[in-house]
Amino acid sequence: MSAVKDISVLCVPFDLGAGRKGVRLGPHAILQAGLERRLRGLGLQVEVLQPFPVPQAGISEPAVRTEEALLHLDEVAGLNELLAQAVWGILGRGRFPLVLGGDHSIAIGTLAGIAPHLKNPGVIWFDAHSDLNTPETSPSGNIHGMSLAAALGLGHDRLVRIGGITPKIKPEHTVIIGARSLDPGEKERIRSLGIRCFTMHEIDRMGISRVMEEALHIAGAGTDGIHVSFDIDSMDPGEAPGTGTPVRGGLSYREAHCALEMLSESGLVRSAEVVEVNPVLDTDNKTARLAAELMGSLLGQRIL
Ligand code: B3U
Ligand code: MN
Ligand code: MN
Repeated sequence: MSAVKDISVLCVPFDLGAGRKGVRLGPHAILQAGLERRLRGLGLQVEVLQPFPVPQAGISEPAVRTEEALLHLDEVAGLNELLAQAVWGILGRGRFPLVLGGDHSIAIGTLAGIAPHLKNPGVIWFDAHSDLNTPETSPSGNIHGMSLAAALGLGHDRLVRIGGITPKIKPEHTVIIGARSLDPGEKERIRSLGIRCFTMHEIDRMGISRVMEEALHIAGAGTDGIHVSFDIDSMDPGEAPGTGTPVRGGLSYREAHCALEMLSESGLVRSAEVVEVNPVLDTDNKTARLAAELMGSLLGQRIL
């Protein structure tokens, strides 16, 4: 991807948006897996920013589900306000933000930081889930299952308003890839909003390259660039065991690399995040190493 030269890696060791703890250790594990060296080896200029102060459980500990069915709302909202500013600043310096999570609730802040720069961003959301719950439809109260909805302007007011601009993204330029575990309210929302959701069934039938061609068109045509939000649980648990809500039947190793290589070749990607890597549940740092490799493919690594 010729446009990408200068990368700012932003670590967000935060896990209060998820039910299972441990993804706060994800950024460290991904760095430990050699991400920086890998990216420098691609000729990229890389800075690894110090993690900013991340709120830990406090105000609502022990986690209580409020009447609005949101766990750790204060901490998630506070973290995402800070993250939005940090991402906004990176883009303002003409650099590419690569955000290492953390749980998927941090996508709210990433997209809030992108929105003032890219007036009309496209989003490609790799995930076993769709993260389209709102407090009314969430089965768990975990905000990482609500982040795509919040970016689209749906859900709790405090999440929707983060960063000031709402909505951050449009359904017609949003694509979900790898879905295989959707709640009833999410299925309804995908239909009513007209979001293109490539389930694993469709990937099986169409093949990943046709899926990506369509995805690039939806997220890339008529937008100011693409944000890639990569939930590591989009991968098959055989490849990525270190994640809190694994679901069988996910993306294969090559399908994921091929998808990210195609994104890289498009030259349209402006920002990315990789989330839900949980070293506590991992074996031998396998999942973090995969995350580092996948980001390599997204940022220009080629076989030949
Ligand atoms: N859809 C469920 C489960 C879930 C969402 N995201 C993850 N798990 N990682 C929920 O709680 O919203
Ligand atoms: Mn997710
Ligand atoms: Mn997921």
